[in-house]
Amino acid sequence: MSQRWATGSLSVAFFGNQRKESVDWRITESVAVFLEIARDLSVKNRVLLAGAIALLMWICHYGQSCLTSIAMTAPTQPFVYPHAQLANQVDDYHGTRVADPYRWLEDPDSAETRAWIEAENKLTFGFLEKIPARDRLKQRLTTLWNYEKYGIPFKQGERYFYFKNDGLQNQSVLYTLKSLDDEPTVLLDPNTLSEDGTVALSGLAVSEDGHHLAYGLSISGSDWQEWMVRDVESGKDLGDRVQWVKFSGASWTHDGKGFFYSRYDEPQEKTKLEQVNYYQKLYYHRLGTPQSEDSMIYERPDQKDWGFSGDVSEDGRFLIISVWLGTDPRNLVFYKDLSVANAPIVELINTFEASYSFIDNEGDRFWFSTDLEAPRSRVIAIDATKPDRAHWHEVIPQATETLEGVSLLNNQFVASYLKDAHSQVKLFTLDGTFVREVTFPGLGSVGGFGGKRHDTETFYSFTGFTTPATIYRYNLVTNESRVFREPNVDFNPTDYETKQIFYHSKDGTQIPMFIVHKKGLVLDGSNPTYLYGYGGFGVSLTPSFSVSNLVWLEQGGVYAEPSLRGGGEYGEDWHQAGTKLKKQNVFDDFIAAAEWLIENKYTSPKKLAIAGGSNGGLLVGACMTQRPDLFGAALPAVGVLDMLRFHKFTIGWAWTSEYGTPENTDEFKALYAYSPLHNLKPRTAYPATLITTADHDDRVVPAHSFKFAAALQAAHKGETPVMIRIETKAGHGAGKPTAKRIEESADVWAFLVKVLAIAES
Ligand code: X97
Repeated sequence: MSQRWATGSLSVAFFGNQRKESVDWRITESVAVFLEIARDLSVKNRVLLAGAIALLMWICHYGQSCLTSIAMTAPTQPFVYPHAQLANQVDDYHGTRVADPYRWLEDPDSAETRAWIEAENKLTFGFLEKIPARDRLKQRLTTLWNYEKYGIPFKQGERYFYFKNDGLQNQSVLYTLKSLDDEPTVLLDPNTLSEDGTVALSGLAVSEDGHHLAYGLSISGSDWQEWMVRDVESGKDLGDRVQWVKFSGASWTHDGKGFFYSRYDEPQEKTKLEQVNYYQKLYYHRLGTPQSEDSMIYERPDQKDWGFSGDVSEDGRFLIISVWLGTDPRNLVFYKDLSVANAPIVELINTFEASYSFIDNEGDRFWFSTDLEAPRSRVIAIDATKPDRAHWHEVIPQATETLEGVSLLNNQFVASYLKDAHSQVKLFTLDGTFVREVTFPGLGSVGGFGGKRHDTETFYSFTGFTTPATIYRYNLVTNESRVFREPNVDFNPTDYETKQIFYHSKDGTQIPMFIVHKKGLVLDGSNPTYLYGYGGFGVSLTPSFSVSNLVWLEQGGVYAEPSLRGGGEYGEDWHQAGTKLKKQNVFDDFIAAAEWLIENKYTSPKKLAIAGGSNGGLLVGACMTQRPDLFGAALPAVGVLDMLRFHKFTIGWAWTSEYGTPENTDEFKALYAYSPLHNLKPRTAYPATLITTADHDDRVVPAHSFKFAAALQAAHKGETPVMIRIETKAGHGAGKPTAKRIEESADVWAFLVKVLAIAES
């Protein structure tokens, strides 16, 4: 009860239909303030107070005023937060009535919401602009960011392709070249597509012969994509246009005549950023024809939540269709023989029991990596002519490490593992015999190892917290790695140290945590510390370089990143241990990380900031409401914060395999117990908070952040700022232009310099 909202007999006076035993009833913030006061009053005075409140509520409701503004102007509150009207919305969940006073903020286009956004941004930017460190931080970020960044090259037909960013370009440029010693030519420069860098490349596929590039563009950070086709030799676009693509790549047929892709029905223009996405369909687009003539390859009108991802096998013979059910890692696998006219779609794996990721095939023998009976994954072979499970064959058994991805190069499996959240790569022959391990220059994260089955060379990137991504060219025959491109960033990595410690969470589970800081750090509890987490969807947090984080380290800050349950670091069991009714484990792991950092004198609550984005925004929101005393600052970015309504917008329903659904009684109870929006307590001193979101975020609609901000501002009693920064022409994060990234990072660090009272050097 202590973490709960005030309840009690008075609530009956306001809501006559409420049953007393329904102690879970939570009422709007301001009323609860009065309820706390009422506890100390006599019965008679309680009745009088109840009457006064009822009258006030009536005035507020009809007079377009509200109790919130009264709370706002309390003398302890130095910031006057924008007025946010309290609406009468109440919903019934399995007998529990839940108020949703800020429901109106779910409509991003209403005049009221627009006025509120403007007022919030005015307050936030007014506050940020006055922080002296902000300009200096922005300058330092700009200086450090300005280095050449290369993507991992890949080969298709007779050509190589790679991305490069000169340093501060808003979007990286795609280059092509015939030999790696040639001068590269620009194939696609997204910077030419908009003044402010808000048109981003969000997907690409080069045809088998390397002659055509299919590419997807996203505007202002939205998940919606429009695909086009460019002639690689001339650099000119063909007229093709494919719209309403989302959560899809493209895969060419080997005749180069077209590609497979997945799309949704055209949404309504006005609600395209909020409307739910169901009934994805798999299509084939034929070059030179209008999209209206594309062939529909597969749809399931009886399964609104099935999605389809079509990939052509390397030999060109099969279309492999992976059927996905939201973010549930389990999938189905169908295939179609493209070498036979009008071949049927064959259901190879037709129960959602495990994950199956197609690696390659040799004739009818298909290789998959799977977590079937192997939570850390393994490689199996299935003969498509004998598809019964009895004939499945294990090729690479599960290891102690977690298998993350497998490719086939030099006719060998290149298997990429995670060992305590850092990369390990091993080679195996086709019969699963171990060949060797590929060595790297330290503990870090590796990406790449792409290419064709008979390629003898490939490229990979290696990065660590203080190692900017270096690109290597790797010879699979000689086992030789050579630096292909090494970035030159204006800092000295030897000034810093990275360690990985292991701590115990609330239930005793051992959790690893990376800690990075300047050498010579004094453990006196005074160091500003940025504790970053994610903890969900089987996503692993592994070491990687970030200019933004480097600027934090330069200020004397500590960077801490635990591998929370819910992630994929230790396989599917680790993921599942942080889902649905066990989601609280993730928050417990994060809170235990904070406690460990405090106990071990890295920092103290006043100097400790917690940060996370998306599912990590939920993590921050839940932890700050559960332990407001433990943190000096909280930075929930693009977070899922209303756990009772997340499934009602865009692709939110896809997360029910992770969070559960409020439509199920037990899962509702679990969600309601931690939902950040529903667990704010009135008159509580919350950590200084900077909520960040963006107007085109159609992955996690900004309504989550809006409602949480309004409720937090009403509940907060302390003198610290609790603010929201709403970016315009931006989305969930992917494709965000460099200029916006730098500004956001400068604002976040400036906020922390101010609220954690970091001394200016
Ligand atoms: C998503 O919400 C992605 C939504 C669309 N989507 C799926 N399954 C994916 C996909 O529902 O793109 C998928 C991709 C990566 C990781 C997990 C699922 C898919 C799978 C196979 C083939 C095609 C598509 N995601 C989560 C997110 O953004 C986390 C990872 C992707 N969240 C925002 C979760 C809560 C906040």
